[in-house]
Amino acid sequence: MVSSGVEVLGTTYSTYVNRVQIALNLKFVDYDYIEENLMSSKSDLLLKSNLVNKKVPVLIHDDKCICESRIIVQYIDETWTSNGYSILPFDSYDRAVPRLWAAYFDDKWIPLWKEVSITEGEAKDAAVARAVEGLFLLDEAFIKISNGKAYFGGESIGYLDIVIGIMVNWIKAREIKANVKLFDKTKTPTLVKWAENFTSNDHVKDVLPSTDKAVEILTRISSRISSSDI
Ligand code: GSH
Repeated sequence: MVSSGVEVLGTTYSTYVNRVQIALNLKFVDYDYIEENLMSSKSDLLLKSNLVNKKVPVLIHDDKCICESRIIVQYIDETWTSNGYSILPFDSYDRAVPRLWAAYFDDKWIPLWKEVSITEGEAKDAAVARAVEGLFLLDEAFIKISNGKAYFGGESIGYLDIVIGIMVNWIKAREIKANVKLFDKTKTPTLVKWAENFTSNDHVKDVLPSTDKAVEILTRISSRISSSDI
């Protein structure tokens, strides 16, 4: 078998791994996927390729290891340019804006989502309110950044679409499991429409688990570990 020279170390149902898979799909890059079993023991390949935190995803390209999903997505964008598809825009300011919102999403919003999944009663209500407020901010950002187009990236999927979009079906699954409303057509109408566009995109739809599957997984793991680990 001829190797593609590109390998992704991943684990099934990892949103971070999905970011890398979507970016590679957009660039039409063939890759070999290597499944890691994080529940048993990490492979020697993973241990030596991610010295910082031994987590997936890791992209191995011509024997170079690239770690951290957001860094990998940028690496993919800068490395495979021949099909003319840009994940991040060319202009420095236009690149800075989605990077800032991506940091907001990972560092500020994901912890709120985790809080929704691990709190009860008044604490849960407060967490839901903060999470919805966060989505409202993203809705406003979408209106500014997308210029009336379908995606944060404009006509086509860009960096911020990938970073946030991998969570859409997990957010919907959390709504069902926790009996809460996070995506709200009245409060965040453009974000709700964007979520539909993103999850039905051909480069994305086979990568993400369906909402039903995500509910099943949250149910299965909730008895074992905190579902905030997704
Ligand atoms: N910030 C990292 C990224 O964006 O790539 C997070 C990656 C991450 O948390 N990966 C999880 C993992 O490898 C799987 S979803 N967990 C194993 C561990 O924590 O040891």
